[in-house]
Amino acid sequence: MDQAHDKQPELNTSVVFQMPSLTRKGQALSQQETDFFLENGFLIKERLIEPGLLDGALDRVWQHQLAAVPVAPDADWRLRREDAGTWVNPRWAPQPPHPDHGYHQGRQPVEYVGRMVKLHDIGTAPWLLDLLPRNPVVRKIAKQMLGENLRNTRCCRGVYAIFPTRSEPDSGASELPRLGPHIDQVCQQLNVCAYLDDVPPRNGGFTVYPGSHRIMFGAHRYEANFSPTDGFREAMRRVVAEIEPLELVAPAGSVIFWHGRLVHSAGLHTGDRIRWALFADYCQDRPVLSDEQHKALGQYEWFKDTRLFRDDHVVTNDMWRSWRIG
Ligand SMILES: O=C(O)CCC(=O)C(=O)O
Ligand SMILES: [Fe+2]
Repeated sequence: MDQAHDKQPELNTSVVFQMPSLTRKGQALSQQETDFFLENGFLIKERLIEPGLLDGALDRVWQHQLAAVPVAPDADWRLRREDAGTWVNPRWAPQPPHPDHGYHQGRQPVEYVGRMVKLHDIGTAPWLLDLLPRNPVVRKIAKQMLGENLRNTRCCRGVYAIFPTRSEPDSGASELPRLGPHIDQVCQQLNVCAYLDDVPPRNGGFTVYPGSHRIMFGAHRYEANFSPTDGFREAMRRVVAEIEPLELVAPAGSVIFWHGRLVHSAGLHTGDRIRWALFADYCQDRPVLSDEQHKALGQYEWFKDTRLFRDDHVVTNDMWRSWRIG
């Protein structure tokens, strides 16, 4: 933290937010929804994913969770779906270091640390891609925002789970999680997050800083490529100091659309449920850098379908000039 942080916010509060219905029948995106997105940098479409697609998805995710995430060998604990008591304070095996070369450079195929599990490795499963980034209903809205020229989806980030935790004074693991406001790197235009199960208040709902996309956009050199200016840290500090974060609650099947420069965080979690969310990215179909070029720039993230644009547009006063809306 730098010295300008004399009034550092506590990062342990947010406001629970449920999306008001702004939809008009027969429209993928109403004018009110568009206006809401432009102003706030996010939009929730509740129950957008058809129940037929959603049914069974969580079963498969659970199967993968149980098969792919190792439990601490010395722990007298097993995760069981049918026993919610076992969801609290998970005891994973130590996470191996992230690979420093090769395809998986920078990130293990599955990440498990404390309350957080990231199942990146199922991000190429066709049934998961069909659920969200390739889902025509979701894609139609993405096209309404970004234009027809969307890149074909190769992968998504995968399923991110947040497990309930309780402080255990004797265990030494007493620090309760705080918000971790940030924006994502590589190339960020439009991102989506789908809830695979209901996300009630204080159960780790995706948390956003409304309007921060307008501040952070101006703290980059290029419109979509991660390219922070000298003012980036100060812009981030301002967002966190001045904007009240919103914890997004929504029923299973809801999809959150968010602008690539929106400051966000995994949500606070004092509840009992596992927050199951699927993350994916949309970009326009424009020439991109190679994997090797990403590595050379320190922006290689194999688990995201966001390659840096070869010729990104320089930031101007019109932050929507490359979008269809705005
Ligand atoms: O899991 C979440 O809610 C947030 C994840 C996130 O922001 C990220 O991985 O970049
Ligand atoms: Fe993020």
